[in-house]
Amino acid sequence: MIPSLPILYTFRRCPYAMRARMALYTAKVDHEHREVDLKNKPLEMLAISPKGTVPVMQFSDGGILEESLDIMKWALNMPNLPLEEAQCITENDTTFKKALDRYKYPGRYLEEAQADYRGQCEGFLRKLEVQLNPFLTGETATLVDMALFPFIRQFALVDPAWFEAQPYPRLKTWLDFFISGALFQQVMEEHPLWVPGNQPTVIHF
Ligand SMILES: N[C@@H](CCC(=O)N[C@@H](CS)C(=O)NCC(=O)O)C(=O)O
Repeated sequence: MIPSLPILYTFRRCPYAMRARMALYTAKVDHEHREVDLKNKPLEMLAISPKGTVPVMQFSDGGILEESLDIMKWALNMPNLPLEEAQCITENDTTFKKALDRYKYPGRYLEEAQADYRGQCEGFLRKLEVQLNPFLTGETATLVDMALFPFIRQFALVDPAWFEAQPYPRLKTWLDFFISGALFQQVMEEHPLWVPGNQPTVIHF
């Protein structure tokens, strides 16, 4: 009997789901894609992951991964990240992400001006600029590049003209590599919302 495929609950524009999909596509993991409406989450997803965030991966043996980083580590077979890489992802997911949200939605956070939040983001970008050669860990793109890319892309898109004028040559080249690459285009393909009982969307490599 053919074992049933793992299931990915996902949302096209979620940066966490994007990085999980990038890892799954890189590792060519066949899976069922279940596109979710975040305003009307499927009960099937909430039953296995009550915290209600995407991405969630469900395996046929009942196993669940409900953190994007865990999905990436599993797909790319990298259970133990080197400390520096783990710290870089943690900084992205905490301090950088917090400042990014405030920079993106300045109307929601009135304590500081938008440019101050942008300045907080830039502390992280400057570190990346120094580290990139041409990828974060050297010659090839790895998990850590994919983990950060969707968030750095969001930063650049808040004010593209401003970003273009900034002195981040390596970061821009790195960003362009992913934005214009086939992998990102593939993971951003549009799929219909998942409706139980309808023909499943299967990602097959
Ligand atoms: N730490 C989680 C964060 C995932 C997350 O926050 N995803 C957002 C979408 S980008 C979400 O599902 N939010 C719940 C909601 O909008 O109701 C991960 O890495 O998977």
